[in-house]
Amino acid sequence: MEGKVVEVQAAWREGAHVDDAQYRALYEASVSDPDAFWGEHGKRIDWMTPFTKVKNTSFEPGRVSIKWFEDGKTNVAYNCIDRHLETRGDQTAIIWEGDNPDESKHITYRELHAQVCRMANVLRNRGVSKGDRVTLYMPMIPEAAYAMLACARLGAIHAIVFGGFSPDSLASRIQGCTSKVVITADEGLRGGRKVPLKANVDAAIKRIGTDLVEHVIVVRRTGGSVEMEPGRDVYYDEAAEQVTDHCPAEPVEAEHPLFILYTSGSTGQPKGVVHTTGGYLVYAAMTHQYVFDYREGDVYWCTADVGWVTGHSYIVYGPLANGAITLMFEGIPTYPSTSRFWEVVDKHKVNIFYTAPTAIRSLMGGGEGPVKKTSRASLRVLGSVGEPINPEAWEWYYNVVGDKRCPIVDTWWQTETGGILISPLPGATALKPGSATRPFFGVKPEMVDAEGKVLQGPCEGNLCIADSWPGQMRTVYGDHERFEQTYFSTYPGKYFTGDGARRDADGYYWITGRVDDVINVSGHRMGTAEVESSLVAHPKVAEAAVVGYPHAVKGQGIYAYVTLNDGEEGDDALRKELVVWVRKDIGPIASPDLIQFAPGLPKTRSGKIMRRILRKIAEDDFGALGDTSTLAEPAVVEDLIENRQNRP
Ligand code: 6R9
Repeated sequence: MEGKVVEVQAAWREGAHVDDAQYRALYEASVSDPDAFWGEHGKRIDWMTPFTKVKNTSFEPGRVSIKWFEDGKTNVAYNCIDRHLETRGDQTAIIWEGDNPDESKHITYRELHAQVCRMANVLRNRGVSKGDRVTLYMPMIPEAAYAMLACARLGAIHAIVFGGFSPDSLASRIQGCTSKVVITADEGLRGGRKVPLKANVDAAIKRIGTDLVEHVIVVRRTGGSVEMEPGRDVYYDEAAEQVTDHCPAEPVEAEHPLFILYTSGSTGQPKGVVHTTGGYLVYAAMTHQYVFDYREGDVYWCTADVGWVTGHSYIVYGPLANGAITLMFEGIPTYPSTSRFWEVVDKHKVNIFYTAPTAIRSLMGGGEGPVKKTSRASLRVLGSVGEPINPEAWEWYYNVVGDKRCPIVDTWWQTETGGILISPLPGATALKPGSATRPFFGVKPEMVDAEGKVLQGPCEGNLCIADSWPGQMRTVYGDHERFEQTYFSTYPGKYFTGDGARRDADGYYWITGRVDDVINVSGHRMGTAEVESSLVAHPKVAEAAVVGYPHAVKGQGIYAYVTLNDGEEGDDALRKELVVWVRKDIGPIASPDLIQFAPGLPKTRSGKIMRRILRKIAEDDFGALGDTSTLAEPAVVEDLIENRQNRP
């Protein structure tokens, strides 16, 4: 094999779900006869009405349509809870670890059932039924999972908004899917600091007006005092006292929407990604089992927030569908100390640990000490997600955290894909640091060049997926045309991921990052257009262009070129003001790291901003600007280089 290879250790193979030969055989079967393969694996969940049709999908331009198991009926909450009650009612479903290390609890499947039924009844009493949208703006507490599953139980569609988003971002998402009900908490708690969730909901509703949101359900987390609007707002514990813990799970069609999750793209406002019931759950559960080599009794911990897709598929739905023990963590990696992750691993005897490269890189800075003072002997599999993991971070994760004992599954996927598409399998795949390696069952990656020509063998290009898999998003909420346009028009007949990649001689994939105007900051997706439109809304700003640049901890940082209105002075005070402005408008994850005041932006004669040049200057790599012959005013570039902000 080519390049550095970490071979599968004998211990990884022992008891694993698949070895290399089995992977190859299953993969071959899955792509040669998807109907037979998924017809079989579709039975891993329980169906109230069994399906007779398996795959009915088309990527054809103008007629994109994705349906799996379409004549079956099931219920996601039933599959994640009820069907386990007989065999594992007293087993832990969720281990909750609070922000404060003295706070944790275990919730059994039976307790989960009672809690979810209660929450579902509270929602039902407020008029929520099948197909209604419910917005969740929650901290990482068990009630977030109860609320997701309660919606699923009723056939309602949840739309989670990450707790770090601003009131304005929350407002536009509530409006985007017209939610009449919002579930939140008084305050969140992260790293010892309080997050004013309820106050943010109030501000969002103020912005929307009073005619949309009818009910706000407030979980008491900190007990902090919040304003309660009579008739609209209710404390969850008080509402829950009024209802029973019995609530039937509503059978819904396989293609009934389960959730909407807003995500950033290269243009315009965030899109509401729609995932449905049957195919999504089959895919989330199956990938969770095989990619993490999940075994009966394992304690599994994914450090994501439920506000992101990773939290949906790999904290809640995949693990619970498999009857797993899933750990939910309220806090942050550095509180009360930088040993926290590893202390939690020891405290709860975590076997499988799944986190993001940005967390690894930030902990690497503190050296081995905080890791080595913990045991971590329970760990068996390590996972990575959210952005490319650089080989240095991979080696540290493997050597220092895993003591060279644990395989790293570098899992490549997207909000749109619902579950993991490219990843090693612990007992099967020889690892290469920095490579997501090989496709999961049923996934057909295809590399194309800029003209759309399909590339063979080792190559570098744009990553597409040639055919549908059950976990794929079905549409953009309320805008199917945008769905087709965004994902199926660049390379007609294929799903275009927006990522660039390299495929090596062993058929391994190396994701190189986004090739569109999406940047990845600490594993969080941000559209440059969103940050730009926030900046130009500032009264002193005439024009803005935003690009990503390499950042040692965040992966990418946000670099903003800002042209001010005539007569305005660009100084550090205004830089600060603009950062505060964007944080308030979108949320802290969108804060520009560097702002360069630019008298002009490099444009073509037809007026298009030449982002390629802006990226190079932001990377401090202006020796290689490429073709600048189409620039309208070459002098603009001289000034940009002269005043660049990213100097070593
Ligand atoms: C699950 C999630 C998706 C984008 C994706 C890609 C990047 C995610 C990666 C990775 C390299 C990995 N990405 N995992 N890049 N290696 N293992 O992160 O979803 O928030 O929608 O982001 O993240 O660029 O296109 P999402």
